[in-house]
Amino acid sequence: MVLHMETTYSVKGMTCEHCVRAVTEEVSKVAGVTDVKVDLAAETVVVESESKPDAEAIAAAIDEAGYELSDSPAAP
Ligand SMILES: [Cu+2]
Repeated sequence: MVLHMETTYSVKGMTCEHCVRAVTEEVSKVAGVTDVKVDLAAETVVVESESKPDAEAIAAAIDEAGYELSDSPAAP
C-alpha cells in the first residue's frame, strides 16, 4: 500500500495564475511530492506526497519560486 498524505502550507504573496504556476513547478520538484494544489484565495499550497515532505525542501522551493512560507497558518 502506498502511503499518501496531504500537507497544507500557507504561502504569502501569490496573486495570480502565474504565481500558481511558479509555485507548483518548484514544489513539484521536491522529492516524494506527487501533486501540488494552490488555492489563491486561501493563500495555501496543498502538497500531496508519498511520505512526510521535507519542510526545509518545501520552504526552499517556495523561496525559489519567489514567495514566502508563512510560519503562522492559523493567523488571520
Ligand atoms: Cu502572479
